Amino acid sequence: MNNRNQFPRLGLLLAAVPLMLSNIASIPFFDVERADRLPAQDAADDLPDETIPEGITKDEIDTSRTADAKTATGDSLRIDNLERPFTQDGMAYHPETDILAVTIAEDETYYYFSFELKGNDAEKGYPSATYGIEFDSDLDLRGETLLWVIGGQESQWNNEGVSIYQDKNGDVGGARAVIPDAFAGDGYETLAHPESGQETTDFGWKRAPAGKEGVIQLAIRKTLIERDYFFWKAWADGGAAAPALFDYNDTFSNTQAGSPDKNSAVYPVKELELADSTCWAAYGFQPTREQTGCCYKAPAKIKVKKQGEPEPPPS
Ligand SMILES: [Ca+2]
Ligand SMILES: [Ca+2]
Ligand SMILES: [Ca+2]
Ligand SMILES: [Ca+2]
Repeated sequence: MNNRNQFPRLGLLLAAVPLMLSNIASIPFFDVERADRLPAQDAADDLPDETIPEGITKDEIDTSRTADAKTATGDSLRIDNLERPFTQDGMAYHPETDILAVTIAEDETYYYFSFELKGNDAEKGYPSATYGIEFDSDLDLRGETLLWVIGGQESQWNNEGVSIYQDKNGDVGGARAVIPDAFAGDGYETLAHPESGQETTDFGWKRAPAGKEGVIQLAIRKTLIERDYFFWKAWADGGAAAPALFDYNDTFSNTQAGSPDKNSAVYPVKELELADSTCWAAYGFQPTREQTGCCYKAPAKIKVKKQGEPEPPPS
C-alpha cells in the first residue's frame, strides 16, 4: 500500500462525515450484506417459473399395454407401490390415473414435479384425478408432508384444489413402515395449507401445460420441506383420494383392495381403485443400500457380494 496516498483519502472521508451522519438513520445496518443474498423465498408474488429447470426423471409402468386384457403387472399392495389405473366397476382403464414418468426439478424457490400420464380423462379432456407427492425428510420411508392436488385444465400456474397436508403425530406407515399393518392411524391428519379461513394457498401450485396431452405439473415451496435431501413418492389417485387413509396398505386389506393382476386370488380391483404410485425415490443424496419400498437397486456386483449365494451342500 502507498502511505503517501492515505492522507488525501482520510481528508475526503472526514469531509464526508456530516453527509454520512445525516443518512445513517435511513440506512439498514446490514444493507450491503443483505444485497448479496438471494431474494426472500416467500414473496407472495413469486410464481413458479414458466420454464421448469432440467430435472431427474423416474420412469413408471405403462399399463395401457395390458389394459385391453384388463390386467396390470407391477402392482404391489404389500409395499404400497400400486399400478391399478382401473375402476372396481368392470376394470375400466383410465389413462389419467396411469403414470408413465415423473420428473423432479428445482430452482431457488420451488421443487417441481412433472407428471407424464398416459392421457387425459377421456370424458373431461384433462388430467382429472388427484395427483400427489409424499416427502420423507428423515428417511424412514414414512412421509411427513403431502402435496395433494386435484387436477384441472388451467394451463397457467394456479392454486385451485392445491392442498398441503402433514402427519404431525407420526403415524403414517403404522407400526411398520412400507409394509401392511393391522393397526391404522389417522394418516395425514393436518391440513397445513391453505390455512384456516383461506380458500387457497400459494405454497403449492399446479398447471396442465397447453398442447401437452396427459401432463400435469406441480410445484411446492422448498421452505416447507425440512431438508434439501429426501425420499419422495408420487401418486395418481382417482379413487379413495383420502390423505387420512395413508398408508393405503395399512387401511385396505388385500381382500378389500383387490388386485389388477389376473394371476392374483383377489383379482379384480375392488375398493382401492384408479391408483398408481411409485416406489420411494431418493433426491439430493445417494442411498448406500437397498430397502424394501425404495427405488434404489444396488449395482449387481455389490448385490452378489452382500447377499451371497448359499453354499452348495457337501457332496
Ligand atoms: Ca403406470
Ligand atoms: Ca419420514
Ligand atoms: Ca405400514
Ligand atoms: Ca397422523
